[in-house]
Amino acid sequence: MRGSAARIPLRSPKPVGSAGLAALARPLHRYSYALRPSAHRLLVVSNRLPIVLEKKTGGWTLKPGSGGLVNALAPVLSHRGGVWIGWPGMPLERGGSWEAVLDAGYRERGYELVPVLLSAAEVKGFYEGFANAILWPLFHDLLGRCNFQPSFWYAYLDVNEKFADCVLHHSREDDFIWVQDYQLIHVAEFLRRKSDTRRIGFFLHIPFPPLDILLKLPWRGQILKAFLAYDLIGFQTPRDTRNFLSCLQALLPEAEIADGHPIFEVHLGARTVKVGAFPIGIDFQAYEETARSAEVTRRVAELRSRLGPADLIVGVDRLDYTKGLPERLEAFRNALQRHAELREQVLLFQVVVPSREGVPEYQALKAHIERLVGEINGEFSTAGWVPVHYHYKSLGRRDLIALYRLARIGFVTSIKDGMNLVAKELCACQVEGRGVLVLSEFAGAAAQLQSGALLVNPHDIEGMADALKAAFVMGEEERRWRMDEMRKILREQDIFWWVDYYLQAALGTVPDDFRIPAEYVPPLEIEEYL
Ligand code: GDG
Repeated sequence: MRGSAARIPLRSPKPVGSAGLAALARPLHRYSYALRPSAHRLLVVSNRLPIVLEKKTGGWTLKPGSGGLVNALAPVLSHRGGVWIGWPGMPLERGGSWEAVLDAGYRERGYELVPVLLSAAEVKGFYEGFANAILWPLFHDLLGRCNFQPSFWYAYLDVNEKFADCVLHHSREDDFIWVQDYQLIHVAEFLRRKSDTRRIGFFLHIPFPPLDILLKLPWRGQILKAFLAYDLIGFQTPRDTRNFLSCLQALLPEAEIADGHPIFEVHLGARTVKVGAFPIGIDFQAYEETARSAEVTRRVAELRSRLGPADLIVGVDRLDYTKGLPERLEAFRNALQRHAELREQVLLFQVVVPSREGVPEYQALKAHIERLVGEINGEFSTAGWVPVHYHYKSLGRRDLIALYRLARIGFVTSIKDGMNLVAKELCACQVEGRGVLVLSEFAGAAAQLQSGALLVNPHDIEGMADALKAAFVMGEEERRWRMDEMRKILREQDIFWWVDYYLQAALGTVPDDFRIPAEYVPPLEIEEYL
């Protein structure tokens, strides 16, 4: 048995927090740009609208969507007014009764919802094809999962042009247009063909790949150039910013790059494009308050009494091959094999949220996960102890928060991840401050959380197993300072900080004392720590 490459950072805790912007107390009032109604009207463009439409027997109903982006931008739009443009997520015809429901939703929320309708063929070629079978795997370095069908490219261009036409139709000259994520990279380029004067920003929620990977994309030149039609390009981490700038340097040497820390400027002909890392945050205060609420406290106690005394290792993920789920299960099995003292003392509580269920690759991943769960439980279960509790469903928000609070170890093993909000939410809900976060080095969150998390390589099964053991035996004092470190950063750099920082960079000036975390680069030396 050997302790392998996984390594607990031993350097002394060093806050990497920001100053200035984050110094004041209460989120919704401490931000200068995000909530200034007199500033430019905000027009958000994302693949999906921030709502879920459902057809019931009595007609259509409208529910708020979920997820970080909706939680971040919805209050900002409600306060300032604005427009959100996106696909409603299902095939719909113009003139249907759903339109009145959407309009009423607008009045209720204080901003306008504008649907972009997509045909079944467009959803197949653009969404399932170019976005999810090309850009998603490629940008996560998973070349072998790409299907470079030429027809997907044309569908992607058509749909991006459709979005651009819709934006043009619903925007005014002085709006700030903020396009979200990889499905819509070409929107600004199409818009500029029709109106060159709009202020347009972009934020990429997923990683940006290194040069060698981007080069595999048959449309690499078009995609790279399409980014340069924006005025500000935001990435999650310094890693993604570096990858993007080195692709530019190699493929478009005529682009001049100036480092105006923390924002870079790219000069190309008459255009200046700002580029920077803007790590997305969570509504820390809301998670923390809910975690402390009487209702969640009751659920924590119920869950504890149902699960018995074993310490909980918690994993929560959308079903996706980027999340490293088989690797996580293999690491847990390895930990039970090599560290027998963990048996009956811990259990892995794994929630997998159904996603892309119609896609054969996802069905195969689900089958693989379920086979591993069966094998581990078959091999190690004893009377009164089942090592893996596997739940293939979505939890209600309060149950999720109770689980986060109860976690003794949070286990995030992404092969690659733009950020990973689960890691952040779990820390926000650790109100007792006794849990340990075991986090993939390749999740964007590693940059901000490097001083508190146990960082692991998701390809190193023994290393992850050893990190679980190290987390299990870690003394309370160390657990507390590590968790405190992470919570301090997450409290400061929350979702409102993110919106504000982005809008300041786009429309104003980022203060001199503003700092974002340094890139996390795994150390070379291998440390035996067990
Ligand atoms: C993309 C990027 C980036 C999960 N299970 C339940 C549930 N969730 C919620 C979590 C969290 C969200 O889903 C998942 O966010 P992630 O960040 O982990 O992952 P992606 O969906 O892949 O998001 C990612 C993100 O965009 C934001 O920029 O961080 O890297 O891939 O908020 O809470 N919510 C509920 N029940 C569940 O069972 N209610």
